[in-house]
Amino acid sequence: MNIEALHRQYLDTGCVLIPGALSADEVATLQAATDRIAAEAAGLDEDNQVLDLEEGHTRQAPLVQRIKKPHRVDRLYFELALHPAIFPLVQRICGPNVRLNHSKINMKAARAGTPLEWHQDWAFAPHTNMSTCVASVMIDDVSADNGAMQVLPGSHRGPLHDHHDPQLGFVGAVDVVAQGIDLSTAQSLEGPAGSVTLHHPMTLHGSSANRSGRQRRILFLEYAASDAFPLFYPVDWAEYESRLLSGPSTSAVRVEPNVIKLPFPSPAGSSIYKAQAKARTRFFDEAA
Ligand SMILES: O=C(O)CCC(=O)C(=O)O
Repeated sequence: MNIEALHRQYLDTGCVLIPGALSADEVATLQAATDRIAAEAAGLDEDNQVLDLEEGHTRQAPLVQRIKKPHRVDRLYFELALHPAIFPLVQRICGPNVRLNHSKINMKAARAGTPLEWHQDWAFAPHTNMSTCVASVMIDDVSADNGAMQVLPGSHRGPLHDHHDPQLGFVGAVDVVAQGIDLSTAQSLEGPAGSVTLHHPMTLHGSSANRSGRQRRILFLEYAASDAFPLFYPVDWAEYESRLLSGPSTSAVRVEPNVIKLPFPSPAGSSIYKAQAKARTRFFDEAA
């Protein structure tokens, strides 16, 4: 599919899948870099600056839940944000001037891997305008049985669903049953390693536990137009500027009238895993 067709599909459905966007060599380099970072877990008993560990992790049988901000650990991930199969489409979506907002790798270890409850990224990451999107790069082959991301096409048109619990505050999860959300048209985004998906900040998505014997690692590259100012984290200007991918430095901010509910009060901090651990209802079962 050419870039116009991909962009049209993104606008229509709130997500697109580009199978095999990365070459075999690029996939091998990405897998090796990710293995190297995750290997540190064998010396850890608890989360550190880079790694979050799954429940049940031991030094002998390491289980990594997430690599936090890999673009700070290895330049490879920052450069991948500019990949020619990804970045031109991001620019169609967000505009020519773009910042890397955030990056993370969700690891979903074999026969483990915490589920991610249904949510919309906008509930976690509101900005002054909605010119933001997320590219997901499959580091491993991804299928339904190893916890592919699922999306609800069309949900990007809204509404913004409630991600708060009346007693606990922000839990970062939508109770799809209580809120009567029809998931019958949900799609599972599957593909060989090196496939890429892009989704809209309002697209409802989630993923099950990994029931297979194969790990499922996905790199998430979060983008924002350079004039979309984050409303949920304090900005260190030099660090913020260091993530500019295209266009000039600017302190101009574009403000649009979008629905915003801040992810506060936040009983568990900003990690989606920790926020969702507080949620009182579950759609996806834990790994058996
Ligand atoms: O890892 C996944 O399957 C989904 C990740 C996600 O939506 C998130 O971390 O916000």
